[in-house]
Amino acid sequence: MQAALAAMTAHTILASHPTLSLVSPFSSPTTSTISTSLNSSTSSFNGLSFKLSSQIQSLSVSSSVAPKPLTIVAASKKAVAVLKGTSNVEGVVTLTQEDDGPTTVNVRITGLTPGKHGFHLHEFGDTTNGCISTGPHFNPSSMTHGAPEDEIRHAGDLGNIVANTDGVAEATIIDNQIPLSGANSVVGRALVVHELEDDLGKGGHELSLTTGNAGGRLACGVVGLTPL
Ligand SMILES: [Cu+2]
Ligand SMILES: [Zn+2]
Repeated sequence: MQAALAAMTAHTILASHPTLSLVSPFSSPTTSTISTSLNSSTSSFNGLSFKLSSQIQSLSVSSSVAPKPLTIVAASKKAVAVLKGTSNVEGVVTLTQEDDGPTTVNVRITGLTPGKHGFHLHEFGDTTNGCISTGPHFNPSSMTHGAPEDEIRHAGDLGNIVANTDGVAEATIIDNQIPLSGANSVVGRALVVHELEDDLGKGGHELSLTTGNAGGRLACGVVGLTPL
């Protein structure tokens, strides 16, 4: 539980890239430690290249060691979901992630009633029975439903999107719990937009802590990889 909580990070809308928090695990390495580790295992450091490069940038100002030629593997990933349903609600959602950073979700959905609509990443990329077969909210840490900024939340809890008077909802969501690779990858799962507002776990309804009482599933789409 503690580990799971420690792994949780804040969900933000339009936040700046959290470079500083990624650097913190390397708060006090010496220059020699870093250059040694890079020399000895450059080829196996792909997964950490982002963090190390950030640290080296900050160290290079005060260091007399010549910069090492680094091969930074740009591990950018991009995915897309095309949302369809039984009504005229439809949309396209793109997800992009740089290295192990947060995922940026760009949403444009049309055909909605004006106002808030729950928007979630559901567990399965299965639409054989429409959006119902996408299962519950993606929840790898066995939490209860919450707001995207809550510590206690499903990974798939992306809150609400808001449709304007034309029924169009556009949003940019930046979130740390929906990566495009790794153990908790959301590729192959599904995005769902709901009929009603998600109460973010705080509505006191019997469904608040599982679904946010967001009502029916208007449209959904499987998250699949796409070229950058
Ligand atoms: Cu949902
Ligand atoms: Zn949820």
